[in-house]
Amino acid sequence: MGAYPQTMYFVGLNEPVGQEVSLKGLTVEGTLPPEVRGSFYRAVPDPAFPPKFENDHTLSGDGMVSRLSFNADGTADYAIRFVETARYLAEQAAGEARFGRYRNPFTDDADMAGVDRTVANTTPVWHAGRLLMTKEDGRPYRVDPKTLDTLGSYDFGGALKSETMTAHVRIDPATKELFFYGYEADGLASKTVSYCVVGPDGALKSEQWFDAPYCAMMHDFTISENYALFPIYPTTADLERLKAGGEHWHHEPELDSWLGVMPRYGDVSELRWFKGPKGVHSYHMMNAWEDETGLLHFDACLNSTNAFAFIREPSGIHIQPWEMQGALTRWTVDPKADGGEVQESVIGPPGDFPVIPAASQGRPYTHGWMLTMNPELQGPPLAGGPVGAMFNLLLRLDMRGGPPQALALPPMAGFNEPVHVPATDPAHEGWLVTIVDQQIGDNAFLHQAWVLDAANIAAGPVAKVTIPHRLRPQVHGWWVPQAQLDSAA
Ligand code: V55
Ligand code: FE
Repeated sequence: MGAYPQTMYFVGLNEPVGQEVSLKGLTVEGTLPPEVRGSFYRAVPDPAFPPKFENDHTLSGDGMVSRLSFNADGTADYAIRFVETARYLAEQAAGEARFGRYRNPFTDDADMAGVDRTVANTTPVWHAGRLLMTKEDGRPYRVDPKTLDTLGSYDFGGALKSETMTAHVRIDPATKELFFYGYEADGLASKTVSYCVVGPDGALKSEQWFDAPYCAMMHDFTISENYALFPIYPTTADLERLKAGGEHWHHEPELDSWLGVMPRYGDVSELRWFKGPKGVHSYHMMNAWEDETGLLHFDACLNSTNAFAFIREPSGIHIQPWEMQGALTRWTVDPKADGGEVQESVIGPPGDFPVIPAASQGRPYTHGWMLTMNPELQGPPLAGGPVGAMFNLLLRLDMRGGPPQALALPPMAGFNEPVHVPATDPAHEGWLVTIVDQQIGDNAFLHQAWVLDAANIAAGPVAKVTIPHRLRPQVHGWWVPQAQLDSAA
């Protein structure tokens, strides 16, 4: 068995850990707000075996599901386990990697043909009492929220036809419906997109398919009170390239971006396409909402190109990370118009991992949080994650135009994406929980969960839990209040 490549995707904070642990009764320092009772689930890619190809990267890592629970007695428990996907089990049986390049089954061992190769490594999604570990290239795996046991691939009780489900879903705060889509819904590099609505009881109520303008990496989408919005950015797949053993994605700077808009309970024939600028890309959207005049606003962490070097480089885009331009960017359209162009305005800083309260989903909103790089940092950032550097500044943005609030980390420290925990009093903005990684020596790290007052992040954590185990960077997380865990049990 070979060793892990000594590239940035496998060293330092990104070094594979591969251990399943369960740690109980961890000390919570400070004052834990009573509302922070429940579990913070995280998706963590961690390759169980050295990859078949040296140039492999973070997004191929086997999904681990992690749970940090805040207990009634004021302590915390931490656990992490592999999601036992068909791929994980096949590789465990062989004692080595059997699957090849990221999203290219033509590079797998021949006898793995037909084995589900998704890795469930992107977002833990909680809906209707079920916890799903998602990855945009396949169907999710359901896991037990308490034991983290893998319960198997999940297809909504046999109802789902799409071969894929996104890792970025949206839940309407009023109806509790789950909205999602899947791209490459009927096969590799296809333009077919599925659009699904799931009732508050977890039953798949509707699945429709439409064609995107081209096969794009559709990582996230949004809903508003009345519309579903599908952004298309020109990071594209090509079947011939895959057959030749190439990369799944190339970024194409000369191609247009698009925003597809349809009534969210409408028919896909009502989809209208609005053209955006060429060559831009966004992984995550903060929100979408309708104003009193009926205009539709779509707020995304937009970049001038794809943020991942392992996508840019094979595309022939050779720029340094700091040459990338980005901003929280609003695209405004008239959803009643028959297409046209988006109206673009800059509404915030560069960065990613936007967070809003679940209650603001799809509605006019007053504030949100996101991560960015501190331009005033006096020292190196923490190396890690798929981009190579961890974000080190947490921002609270006032969407009505007030000044932002910030919480900065020292050099060699980074934030993972926070989750928002609502407060009981609607006048209180609630709490954020986030894992903070700090490098404290040669290949030595301090990992802590910080609990922050969402309205006053600049004050620093009100409570902290040190996790005495090596952690890798998470992709996304999800907060599940204890009452929901109890009623699902
Ligand atoms: C992303 C993450 C993925 C993926 C595609 O962060 C895009 C963006 C963790 O897996 O497969
Ligand atoms: Fe994401």
